[in-house]
Amino acid sequence: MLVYDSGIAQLVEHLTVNQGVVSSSLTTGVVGGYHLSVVSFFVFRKGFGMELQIVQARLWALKMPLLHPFASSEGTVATKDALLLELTDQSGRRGFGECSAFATPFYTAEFQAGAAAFLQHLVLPRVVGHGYHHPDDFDQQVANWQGNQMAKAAVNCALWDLYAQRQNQPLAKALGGERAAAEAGISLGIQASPAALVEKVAQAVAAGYRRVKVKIKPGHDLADLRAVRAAFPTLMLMADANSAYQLTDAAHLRQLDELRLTMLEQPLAPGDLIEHAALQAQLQTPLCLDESITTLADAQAMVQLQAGKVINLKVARVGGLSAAKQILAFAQQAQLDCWVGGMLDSGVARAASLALATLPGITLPNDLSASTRFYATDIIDPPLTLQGSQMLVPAAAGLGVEINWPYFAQVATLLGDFTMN
Ligand code: OSB
Ligand code: MG
Repeated sequence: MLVYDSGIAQLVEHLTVNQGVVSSSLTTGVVGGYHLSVVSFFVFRKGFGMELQIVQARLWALKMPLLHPFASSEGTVATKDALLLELTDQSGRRGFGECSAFATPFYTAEFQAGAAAFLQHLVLPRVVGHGYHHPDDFDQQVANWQGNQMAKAAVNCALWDLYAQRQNQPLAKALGGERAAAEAGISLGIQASPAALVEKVAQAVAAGYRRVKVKIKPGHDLADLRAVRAAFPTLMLMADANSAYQLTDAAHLRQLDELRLTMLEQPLAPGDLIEHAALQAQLQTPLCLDESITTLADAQAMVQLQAGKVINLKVARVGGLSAAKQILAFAQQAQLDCWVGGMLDSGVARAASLALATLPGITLPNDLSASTRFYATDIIDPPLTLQGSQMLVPAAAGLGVEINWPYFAQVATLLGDFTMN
């Protein structure tokens, strides 16, 4: 009983960190179960007494060559540009987070050089030397800075990696995930012909993927999807337009209804929630929003306006795992379907997305594919692989993946190294 208040936090931290023991020994040995479970909930939720102190931050620019150029309605990517952030805590643990902003702002407003400047000049000098009880604290710290979600996501994810490592738990568990694996899915770029696309789909299905997403744009839509549907009558098939259409294309898009697509992703411009609602009212095919959803408020407006039925939830686009968890909880209570999207991710971002995909509320297969879908070599070792139609969550604590430093050195350039003075 004497350990209450000031002593309890140190005691629980001691037990948690050093022995992996939490409430059970204390519950029976020291205090009554009910009172203690309240105390230990508080300790874990807030991390009281378990402050993470960041002592170093290193930021690299990554240039990873794709196996094949990836074409969407917004443009073609042949090399994946990204930033990798490493945060070191006071115990010498290292956490990793990826900033997925592309070289140019074709997908959302963020771009790699802008994100790097935001992190180097504004964010990282404030992160190094700072203490965090929980990764959510970082979101509070930068709440007054608008946008810049992908840059913020790098920090939030690196903190989650550290936070889970300190709890000696896989990240998926620390986030509240309940599944040991997540349903994979593949996103196929625009191909030269319907026949070429059907060949790509056949390869994907042979590799184990049970849900196939096809990029479309005007001139590369109906004929391509009809060819795939004819060859694969029962495949879980969907299309992603990356904002290539306008509401005046509604009659054209209505022809997609005959193809029984699982959904049509982001047909209209990101800000066009009202137009998406008008389009959804004319289509049987469920609409999924990607670019439109960058905040919880966007998801709330989507529901209010009935602008679609599904959210593609991307860690990068919404500003990290904390924000993604919030949006997922909202989607769940609003009965929206939700799945986890990707950004041609390296293994670091892929592992974070995989962890998110284990949460309740993820109701559909994800854009989660094997490392070798896009890259001959990944910056993690071993790479993430497909097991049947699923991706298994790594068992190790935190992100659960190791950086392949020799390969990393070939594709990374150090931009900044921040230490406490
Ligand atoms: O719209 O979902 C998208 C890749 C880059 C940018 C936008 C998108 C995509 C993809 C690929 O569709 C998803 C993946 O990484 O598997
Ligand atoms: Mg998309």
